[in-house]
Amino acid sequence: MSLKNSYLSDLYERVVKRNPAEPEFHQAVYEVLESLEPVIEKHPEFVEKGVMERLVEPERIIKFRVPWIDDNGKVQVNRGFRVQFNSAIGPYKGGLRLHPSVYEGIIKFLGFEQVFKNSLTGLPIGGGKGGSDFDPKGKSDNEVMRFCQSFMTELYKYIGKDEDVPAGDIGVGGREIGYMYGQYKRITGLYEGVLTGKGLTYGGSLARKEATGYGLCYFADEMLKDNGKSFKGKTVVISGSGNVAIYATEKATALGAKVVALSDSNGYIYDKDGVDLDAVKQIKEVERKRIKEYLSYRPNAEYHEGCSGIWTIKCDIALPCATQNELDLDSAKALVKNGVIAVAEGANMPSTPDAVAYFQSNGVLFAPAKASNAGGVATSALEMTQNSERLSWTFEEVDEKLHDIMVNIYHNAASAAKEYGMEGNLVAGANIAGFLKVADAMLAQGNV
Ligand code: NDP
Ligand code: 2IT
Repeated sequence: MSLKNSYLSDLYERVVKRNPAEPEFHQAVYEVLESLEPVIEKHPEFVEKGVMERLVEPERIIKFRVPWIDDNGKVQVNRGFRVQFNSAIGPYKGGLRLHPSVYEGIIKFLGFEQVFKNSLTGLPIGGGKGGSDFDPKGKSDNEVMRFCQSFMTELYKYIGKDEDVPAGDIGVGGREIGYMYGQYKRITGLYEGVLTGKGLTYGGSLARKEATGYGLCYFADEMLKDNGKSFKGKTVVISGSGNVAIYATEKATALGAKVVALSDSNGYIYDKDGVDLDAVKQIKEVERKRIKEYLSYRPNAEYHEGCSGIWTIKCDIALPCATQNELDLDSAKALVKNGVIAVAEGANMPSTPDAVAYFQSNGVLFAPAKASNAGGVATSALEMTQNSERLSWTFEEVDEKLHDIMVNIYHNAASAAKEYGMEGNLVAGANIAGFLKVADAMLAQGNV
């Protein structure tokens, strides 16, 4: 890979050298730098003042041991991370991921993406991300609680309602946020909005749980409308069956589409009559079981082992909502061959760079994650606002604000792309629009 602009190309090489063996981070940085080529030509001050160098270097990386005792009384040790990437426009904000694949490079890529995403929301939040290589699968509730308490016993030193506000991501939902919140409160004695995605009885916001999936559909809907299309009557394939996938299914269905497939890391289900979402919620949210169980609710549905086969199902709209690099070039080719008209990313960086290029060069409407999945963090910021004013808004109020935010993000990304001569390229538009606000704030605040 090489960038046309020699300054950016050198900068990228330095990032690779300085962060060895972190391919996901390199991938995320490359995409942003590529989009910013026309921007730094127009604004040489960003180079002169070192904005670009600062942008690719996290302000702080915290890395710590997380010891906890399993149900057999044995000490287990995991590794915890928090990457505080950029605080130019607000306190660090971003989720915590619990998954065995977590290492510093994953958290850095996610933290980097979060900087631009949070800027796009229009709300005052900087970028950060954290997590651990702890695997919640197969752990008892008590084990999860002991892990979360140990994790927070170290993390609490570095976070606060005006400093750094974590939330959920893969493997972290309401249960984990509750355990972490309880431990934070116990150690610090502070009842403050230090985490978002909290339960509704202790400071959570209505519609936060639904926000990422709903927001994804609001964004996709606006993109479709702007191109004379809609969700109505469309067949949709969604990967994953976690928080984002479930609420994307709910909203896509409400908008008149039929969702025919969902997956987890073992395999995918295909239900030609449309997915029974109550069954999925029962399996995933209540019983924490595998998607394969779906067949016991709907015996006429199909189950297939492996995750990538889901992209061979014929559909009009694809919403990858599981994890990074889950949709590669072969999958993109299969989708295009089957006539896909739009792809909107719910997960972070789910499409590989060659898959994105393939969609774009084949006329598929493509919504990049940092724009289309920003509804979760945007609603987290709304939760922070409600916590600060010690009030809670109604579901409708939050949902309406979320809708407006997603529509705005779409139009901001679309117009930034147009302004810089790349009309229709929402990848470039989102990167540019997200960058400009952060870069401007960095310039104004001096060389910090
Ligand atoms: P959940 O933990 O609720 O669900 C994750 C889903 O993705 C599960 O179905 C899981 O399957 C699947 N999955 C995870 N890792 C892999 C893998 N390596 N290969 C295949 N499938 C995998 O997480 P969320 O729904 O919250 O997050 C999904 C994506 O959305 C992530 O990329 C996250 O960063 C992103 N996101 C989440 C936001 C939020 O508010 N929660 C906001 C914005 C983005 P299994 O159970 O088998 O692991
Ligand atoms: O990737 C993401 O934007 C999230 N996991 C949500 C972060 C948040 O702070 O709500």
